Amino acid sequence: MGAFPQTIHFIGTNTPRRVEMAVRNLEVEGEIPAEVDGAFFRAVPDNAHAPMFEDDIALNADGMISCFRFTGGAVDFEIKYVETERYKAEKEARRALFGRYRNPFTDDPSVEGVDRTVANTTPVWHAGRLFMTKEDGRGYEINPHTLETIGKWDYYGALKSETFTAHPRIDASTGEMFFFGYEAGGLCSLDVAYGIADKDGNLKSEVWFDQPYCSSIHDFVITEKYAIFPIFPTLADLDRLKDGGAHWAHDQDKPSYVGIMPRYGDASQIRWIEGPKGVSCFHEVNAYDDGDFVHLDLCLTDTNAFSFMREAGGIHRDQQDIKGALTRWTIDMSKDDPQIESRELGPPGDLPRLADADQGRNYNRAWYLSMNPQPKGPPMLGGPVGINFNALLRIEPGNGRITMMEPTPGSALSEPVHVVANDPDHGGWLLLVVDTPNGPPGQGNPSDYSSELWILEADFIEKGPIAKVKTGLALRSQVHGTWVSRAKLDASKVK
Ligand code: V55
Ligand code: FE
Repeated sequence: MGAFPQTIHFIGTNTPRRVEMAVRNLEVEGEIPAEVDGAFFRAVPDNAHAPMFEDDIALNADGMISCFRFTGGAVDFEIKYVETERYKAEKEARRALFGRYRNPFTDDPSVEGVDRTVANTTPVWHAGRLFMTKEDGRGYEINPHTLETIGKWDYYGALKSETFTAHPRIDASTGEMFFFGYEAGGLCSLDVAYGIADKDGNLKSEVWFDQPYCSSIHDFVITEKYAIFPIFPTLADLDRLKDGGAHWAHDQDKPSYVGIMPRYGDASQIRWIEGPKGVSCFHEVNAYDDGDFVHLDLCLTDTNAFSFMREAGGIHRDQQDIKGALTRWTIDMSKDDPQIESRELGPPGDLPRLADADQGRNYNRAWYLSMNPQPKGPPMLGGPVGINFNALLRIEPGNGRITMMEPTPGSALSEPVHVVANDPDHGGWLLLVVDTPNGPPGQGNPSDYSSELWILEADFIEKGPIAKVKTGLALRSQVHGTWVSRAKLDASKVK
């Protein structure tokens, strides 16, 4: 096998680790709350082989599923590859056969027609099953006890969409999972499929509609009344793909849109509301109904935050010059021609989290990662943009109150999960992986760091961790994670 490129996609916390393993009884500093009992599943893309192209990107790495398993105060760690069709074909050949990110025209001819997804973005738990997902294909079911791959998931043959989002939304009170797939009918198609799985995990509906252009729909959001599809002008083009180019190119001159339809409605009811030009967003925080108004909270930037999506669109901007804010868009649905009212809620950032019960409802707290503008050390290299977040924020959207947790200078933070407490007056806990350089920040080898799992009081993050779980390892960057309680694990459909 050849060598890995030495680009931002392969150094720092993007350094390939490629080790499947299990470690029992990690070292714990502090006390793990008794209610932190269950599993923290994490999506950790990692290349099984050196890529076919030098300019490969972190989003193209093979899916690995990792787990911190909490049992009566003990913590075990496991990590395994998701055995996708693509992973198995390359494992057999002992080299990369799939080329550029989401461009099948760059693949080795031997794998024509083989499913390209790497299932590397989000572990999803619904109705007693665990899935690994990526928006370019269907999810893969994973055995939650062993992390072994069971196979592709299609709702017992009922699903028509060829793709399944990495960001479904679960209504905690009905137990339904709302999801979608874009490019649902094939590469660069305008087709979006919007589906609902009931609390038992059966597909109840799947409606199809066209989006105004072929954009990357990374996330969506629900309220009690609506399903909402915010879209941004990062666009696919079949001719560019046939020329061996990038799947996505950002277009600074085209508008964004919000597609909004009744959440149990049909596709004819979708309304597209035009938004500002050139903006971009990967993750919405939440949305909720307020009489006729819909509030939609998003991690908005003034251009695409990923350099490779900007560059492909001819936009040359340094990473530190990207502006943004946690932004609230409000839409008056009683109007014939509703407009988007926009206001800032908080500092720029991404990877937002909510308490499960707040999904789609008026809420008074959320957490997200940010870059402290006055950092006490240089940022840790890694993650899809090449620089990791260094601060965790807790925001109360109603009043704008913000608190911050900043770890050791130069550390990198991954997206947290929230663990609910039994006592309704207790805010629960956040769990997140923190990577800290082993040498002086910014000076040593950027791939030499230590990964720990920190446990924080969710409503008092500024106090810092109440417990640290030491892995003794340097773990590759996480994308998204999910917490599954002991009760849910015990009720899993796979034994
Ligand atoms: C994202 C991540 C992806 C992807 C597209 O974080 C967008 C955004 C890890 O893969 O394929
Ligand atoms: Fe995401």
